[in-house]
Amino acid sequence: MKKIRLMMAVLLAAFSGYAGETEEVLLSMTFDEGGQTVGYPPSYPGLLLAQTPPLTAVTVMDSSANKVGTGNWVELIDASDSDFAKMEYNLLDPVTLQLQSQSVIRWDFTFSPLIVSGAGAAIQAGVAKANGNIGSGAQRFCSMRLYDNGTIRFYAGAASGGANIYSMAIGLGKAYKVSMFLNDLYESFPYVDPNGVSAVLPAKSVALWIEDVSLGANKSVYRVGGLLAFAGAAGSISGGTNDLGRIGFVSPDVGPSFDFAFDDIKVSKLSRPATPGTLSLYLLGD
Ligand SMILES: [Ca+2]
Ligand SMILES: [Ca+2]
Repeated sequence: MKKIRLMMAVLLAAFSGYAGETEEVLLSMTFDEGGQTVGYPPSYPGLLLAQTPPLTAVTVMDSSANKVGTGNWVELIDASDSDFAKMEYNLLDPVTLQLQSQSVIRWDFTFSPLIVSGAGAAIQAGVAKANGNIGSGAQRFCSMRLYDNGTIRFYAGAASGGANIYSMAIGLGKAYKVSMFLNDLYESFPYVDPNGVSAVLPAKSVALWIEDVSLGANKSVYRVGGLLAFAGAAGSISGGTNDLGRIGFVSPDVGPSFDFAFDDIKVSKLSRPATPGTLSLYLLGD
């Protein structure tokens, strides 16, 4: 008699609840790191600068006049009608210092307008591919435009630098903390917003936050809080994935004058946590 043995076993089916994305810091510039010298441009392997002092300059400043963070900060000025200044960072592998690009990132920075003059062009605080040109509307995925006249706009969309989807006034000498979340995937991505609340980035989209900030005594704080702009439509980031490789700031090669303070520039890679669950099925027979 033939004996048949069938044994089925579900050995493990363990699932845990969603615990939020994980963050890996790819870039952190407080301008207090080693290698930064007050009165000189900042230093970092992935940094690309353009400046021609004194009309255009990117300069590490000491803590005595820091309105936007702690310790040193950086001042970007552009008083030229024909030249520009830029401070852009390629994202690098922390070990090999080779270029790296990501599909989902969070970009944080603080800024403050130090002069407010006439209406005109704007500094682009934008995101592009590695070695892309943030000054080119066709190459950046989105940007916050920092105008010299006390306003900002947020542009997102695929064509020519996108469409203006948000505008607000900014105050002279006041400080703002910005968080941009970018999703270059063809699928939505859950993330935890700056208030600690679960949120979702649709496929190919960007979310912009300007948070409450508390910078201590004698420092101006502008209270906004909450989600200011959200580009939920597909196409905010152009085709392909893994294309987020550069962030930075660039002023225009026209006038009028700009003078902005920046500090605490940070880029983090966002990843879904590994799913700690497996399902195994065994069939044994003879
Ligand atoms: Ca600092
Ligand atoms: Ca200029």
